[in-house]
Amino acid sequence: MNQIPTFVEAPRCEPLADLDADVAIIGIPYKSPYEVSVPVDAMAGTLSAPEALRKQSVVYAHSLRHYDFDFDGDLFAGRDVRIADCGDLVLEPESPEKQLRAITQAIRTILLRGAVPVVLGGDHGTPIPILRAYENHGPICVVQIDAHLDFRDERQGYKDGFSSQMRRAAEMPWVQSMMQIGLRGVGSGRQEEYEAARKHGSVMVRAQELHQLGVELVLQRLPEAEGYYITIDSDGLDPSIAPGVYYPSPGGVDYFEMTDLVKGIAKRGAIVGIDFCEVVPALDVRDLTSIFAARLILNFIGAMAHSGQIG
Ligand SMILES: [Mn+2]
Repeated sequence: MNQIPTFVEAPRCEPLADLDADVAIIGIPYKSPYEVSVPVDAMAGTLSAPEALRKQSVVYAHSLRHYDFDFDGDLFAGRDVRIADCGDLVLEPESPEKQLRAITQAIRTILLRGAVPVVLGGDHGTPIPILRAYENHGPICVVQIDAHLDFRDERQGYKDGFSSQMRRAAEMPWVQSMMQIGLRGVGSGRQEEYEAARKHGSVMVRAQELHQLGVELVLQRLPEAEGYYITIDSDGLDPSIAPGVYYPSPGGVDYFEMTDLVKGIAKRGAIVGIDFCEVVPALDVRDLTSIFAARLILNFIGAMAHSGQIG
C-alpha cells in the first residue's frame, strides 16, 4: 500500500497512458552516477525529494481555492485546473542508460497526452532525459534557475549528469534558446564553461543583477519563444527559502522573484514543462525547502492558469 499522499491530494493517474489532466505531477528520483562526496548519504540525498514534497504539499490541499494574496484572488484564476499525480517513475538502479531512456519515454507519454509535465526531481541531471522528449515538441526556450552554470562537457567521463545539463540542452536542435538566472558565487563554472555558454548565446543573469534590476527588466532579456521549459535547481533559490540543498549559496532568487519570473514567462508563451530538482530532505530545516517548493509549484500552475494556458 502506498501511504504517501499525492501532490496536494490530487487524483492519482495510473497507468501513464491513461493520463487525462492539464498538469501531470511525476516524481523522477534520478541520480547522476558521479562519485561525489556530499554532506549526506548519497542515497538519502535527492532521491527522497518527491516523497518529501508530496507530504508537505498537503498543507495547501484544502485551501487551494481560498483568497490568495500572492495572486490577488484565486490561485487558479477561477478556472477548473486538472492536476493528476502520476507517482514516481521506477528506475532500474543498475543501468543509467536504461534510466535515461525510461525518463524520456515517460515525458513523451505525458506530452502526447496533452499535459504539462511538472517533475519532482531527482538531482539536476534529471532535465537531460526530460528535454530529449521535446524533440517533436519544439522549438523551446529553456530557462534555468541555478547558482551554477552546469555547462561542463563531462565529469568523470559521464556526460549526462548534474554538471552538464545546460551543455546537453544547448546541443539539442529543438532547444532554440536558453536563459540562466541566479548565477553566483565561486564554483559556478570554469572560465571555459562560461565562454562556451556565452558563445552559445545563453542569456546569463547573475543573481545580483536580478536583485538590482528586478524581475521585469530581467524578463526583457527573455528570448522570444512559443514554449518555455523551466528547470530549477533548488540551490538557485536563496537558502532562506531553500536551505535543504547540498551547497547553499547566499544571495539567491527569493520567493517573489521566483514567482514573478514564472508569471512573467507565462505571459510571454506557453510553459511546456517544469522540473524542480536538488531538494535534499535530509539537510532540510523544518521541511522549509519542501514546503516552499510545493508552494512554488502551485504558483507555477497558477501562473499557467492566469495566462489562460490551462483550465
Ligand atoms: Mn544545477
